[in-house]
Amino acid sequence: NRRGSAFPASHELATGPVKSPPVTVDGFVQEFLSELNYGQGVKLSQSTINDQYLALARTVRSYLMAAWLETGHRRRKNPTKMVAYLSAEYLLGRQLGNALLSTNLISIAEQAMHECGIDIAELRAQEIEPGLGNGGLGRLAACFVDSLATMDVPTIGYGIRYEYGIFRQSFEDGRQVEQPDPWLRLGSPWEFPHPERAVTVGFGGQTEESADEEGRNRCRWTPERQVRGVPYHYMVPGYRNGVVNTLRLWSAEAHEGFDLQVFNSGDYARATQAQTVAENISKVLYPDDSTPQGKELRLQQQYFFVACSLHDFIENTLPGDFDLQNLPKRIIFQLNDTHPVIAVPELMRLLVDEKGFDWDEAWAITQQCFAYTCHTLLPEALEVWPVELLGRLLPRHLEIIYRINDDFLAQVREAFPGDEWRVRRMSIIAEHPQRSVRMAFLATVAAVKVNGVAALHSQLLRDNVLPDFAELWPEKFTNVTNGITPRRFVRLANRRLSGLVTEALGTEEWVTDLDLLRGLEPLADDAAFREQFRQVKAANKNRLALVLEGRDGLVLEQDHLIDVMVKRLHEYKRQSLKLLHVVSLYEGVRSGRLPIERVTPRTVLFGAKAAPGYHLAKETIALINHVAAVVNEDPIMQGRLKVLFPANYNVNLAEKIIPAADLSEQISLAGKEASGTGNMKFALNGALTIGTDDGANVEIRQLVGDDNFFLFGLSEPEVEALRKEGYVPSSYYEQDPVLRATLDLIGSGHFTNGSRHSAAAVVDNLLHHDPFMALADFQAYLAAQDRVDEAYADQDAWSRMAILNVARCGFFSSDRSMRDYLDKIWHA
Ligand code: B1N
Repeated sequence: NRRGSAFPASHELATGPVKSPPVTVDGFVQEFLSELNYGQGVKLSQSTINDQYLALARTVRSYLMAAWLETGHRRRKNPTKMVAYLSAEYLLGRQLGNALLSTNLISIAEQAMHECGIDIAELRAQEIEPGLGNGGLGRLAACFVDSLATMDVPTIGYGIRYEYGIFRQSFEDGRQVEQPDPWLRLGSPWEFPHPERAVTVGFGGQTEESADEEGRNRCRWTPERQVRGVPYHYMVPGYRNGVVNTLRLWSAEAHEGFDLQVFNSGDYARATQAQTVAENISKVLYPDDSTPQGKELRLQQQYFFVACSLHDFIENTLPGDFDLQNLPKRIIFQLNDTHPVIAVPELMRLLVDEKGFDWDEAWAITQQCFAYTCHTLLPEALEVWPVELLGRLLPRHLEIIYRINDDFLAQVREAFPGDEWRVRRMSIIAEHPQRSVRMAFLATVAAVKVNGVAALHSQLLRDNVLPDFAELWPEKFTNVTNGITPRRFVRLANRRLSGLVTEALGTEEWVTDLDLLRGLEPLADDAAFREQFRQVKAANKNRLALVLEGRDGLVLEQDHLIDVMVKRLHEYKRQSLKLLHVVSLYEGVRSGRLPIERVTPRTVLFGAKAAPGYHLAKETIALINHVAAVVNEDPIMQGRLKVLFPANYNVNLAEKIIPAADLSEQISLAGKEASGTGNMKFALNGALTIGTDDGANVEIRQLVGDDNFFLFGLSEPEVEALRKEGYVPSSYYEQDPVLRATLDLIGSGHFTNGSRHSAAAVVDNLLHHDPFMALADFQAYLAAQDRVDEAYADQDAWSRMAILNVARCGFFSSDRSMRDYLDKIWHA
């Protein structure tokens, strides 16, 4: 590759059409037609919607290109400490709208398309979102890189370019069916492959020790097979600031194509076998959320992307003569949960085996280069890798982990002499039920800082998950409460509210300075503003109605209270508790306990995917669909209760649902949801929260005030006390006639065509196990829903509360999260 100053400076950039806004409609039309004719190779009259979408995408991205070049140039000229965000997931959502927003081209593009006789909405609908994540953790990574670009922080996002993202969900007889997500099939105008920057990654094989020139013992790893990692670059535009950062996602390819001799002999399957094995590494996203599966291919994915990323940063991003002694001055690798933690022994291997550093020097460097974010509290969710597996796949890394552990345990023995029980508790290597590597411990030992994702979570992380480590290194532990990007989740998703807010505040600055929303507080008492606010909500409900009709054939009752629970399906999140509420209303009306006039007209909207192997979660989905089918049809409800469950909840649907919601369901068992981020999105879009004292709900409630939040349920200490005392779910069933009638109606087969069996998995689990104490919180939940009904009856009071939620939640901007990481952890 020829690079540098050997080219004429006068020809550095094209001077042709100006590629940065402001732009005219006519200019945009010309660019678009040019992409269509000479890029896509069709005339307008012959073009398909996909042709038009691709041409529009390329037109818009070309306006980001100068800023991308300029950002890279500026960063190379004046190198500072960079942030490398290492994440196995990025749940990006559609790109076109965000690119139009950040370039300020929304209205010009709309007019330009109109002049071409094209409905831009139709083109936007053509885009398949890159679903390269499961849920909150992947979406958080996408919000963070958005904020870092908007704040002009030098960042590289590193991850995996899965060929298939999170599965597409459909329902057959109410049961979840998974289909692959071939998101690249219609073209991928947002990515830039760089095969010339490919990296080689090894797996398997042996290690051996030998003396180097100076007679020191050096270890050599001879991998058994090699894979090529090809980077694909994605633009991460800042909001109207001329900054475009890079997201670098790795795709796995065969190291040496296929075997031509074997192919010529006619054995095609064997000839391409090695290729298939290599490509499988980035083939598909593992669809488990919160609970890892411990599959070999997943460890391969983790090592693959981390090895590519470290190599890329050290060999291709740092200048050629860089002294790696200074590495911590130039980089911080932020570990998004334990998925990339194998980067720790990989950096040690690079420094010691390949660069010739002494172990202690290398460890001193490594210890300053990583920081670790934990996203969970569930003990079963902490990743461990069997030593047998890790040693087979990455023999050198296992040796390095053993040595890190030996040195670390020596440190523990020194700090706590004679406390062998503690040494065993803290060992990176677990002995039972099988010898395995505890990745969270490895991360904690290596990291400069360890953080949880909400105040309560960080506290519980210190007290319950890593107490020995917090005792040894109290200053290592910190909190950074999660946030969400206001660009996508307010400005783009809720154009109407954004317009109202901008008009009210007299400025659009709130988009990058969300604390300015405070200025709305006095308007909560302004009747005219409240009326406008309600009109926004009504219009958003109307838009959602059109989406659900077109996408799912569902009818949304626009005059209902829209009560939403959208998130991955998990027992701890307690979709079953929400379902019990629905059935209790229906049962109440059927049995005459509840007069129909007392039922607030309400639509309960669910959205949730279940991990394909999570049996109980899939049974819960089926049961929700069965209840919906019966309740929606039964004339006894007089249309006052409806349950809708559109399939395949994703970022795009979230952008339509959240602005239309009145009530946000955040009802996890206290102490189980690390943070939640949907909770923040709803509050910022003017929905009220019914929720437990869990995750970031705690901070939302503190900020909006008790009067503007429907709190219910056991607190985390109460949960612990109840568990100690011995939790007996059936005792709630026996003592509460409403709960009994509700569970009995489900158990009777009323919703499952008379089949008791079909409802049994969910009902029996609640009655006899109920590990997340849904029955214990049932009564309190229903009482809180009564308070919701009462509040909703006074529309003016409700609007006031909703406006105060918007005004007081500026804290939950991911810009603030990034400032916290910068101040507390990165010092970049
Ligand atoms: O991370 C989010 C939090 O807001 C949620 O509370 C938390 O549940 C979520 C293994 C995970 N924790 N752990 C995961 C995802 C995929 C996987 O394979 C674990 N996701 C969370 C953002 O902090």
